[in-house]
Amino acid sequence: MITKYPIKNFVDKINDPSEIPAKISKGVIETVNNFVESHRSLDESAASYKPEPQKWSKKEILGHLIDSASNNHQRFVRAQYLNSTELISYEQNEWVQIQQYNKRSWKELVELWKSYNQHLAHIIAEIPTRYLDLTFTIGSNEPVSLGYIIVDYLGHMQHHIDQIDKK
Ligand code: NI
Repeated sequence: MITKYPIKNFVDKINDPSEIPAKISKGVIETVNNFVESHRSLDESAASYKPEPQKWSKKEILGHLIDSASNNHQRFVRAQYLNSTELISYEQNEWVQIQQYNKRSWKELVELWKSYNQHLAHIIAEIPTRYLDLTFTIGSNEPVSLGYIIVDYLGHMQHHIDQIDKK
C-alpha cells in the first residue's frame, strides 16, 4: 500500500489488507507509548517555544495530533454507518490557532493524546474487514479506502513525532 507518509517498524509491509486493523492498532499503541516514555518530562518552555510566529511549537504539533485523533475518531465511526462517501475534513491551522495549545500544560496534553489514542486503537482493531475497501473523499483529496485512512492515520502521527524530535 502506497501511503503519503511511510510507516515505520513492523507495520511497514502490510500485504493483506485484512491485517490493517490489528497491525495499525498495535502500531498506534507502540508509537504512543514510546513517545510518552521519552517526552513525558519535557520542559514547559521548550515545549511552548515557537521558532517563528507562524511555525508550530511542540505543544502545537501535539495539539495538531489531538485534532487528528478527534477528527479521525469521527471518520472511523461514521464510515461504518453513513450512506455517504464523504468524510469530514478540518482546517488544521485554524484548529491549532483557535485552541491556544501553548496555554495548556505539556503533561496534560500528552495524557489527553495518549488516552485518546488508546480508544482509537480499540476502535481501529474492531473495524470489520468488509469496511476496509469502502472508498471515501475527504475535502478536495482523491477518494481513498477506509483501510488507507487507517494506515495514513499512523503515518501522519509518526511524521509529526519526527518533526517534534528534530526541533
Ligand atoms: Ni499534519
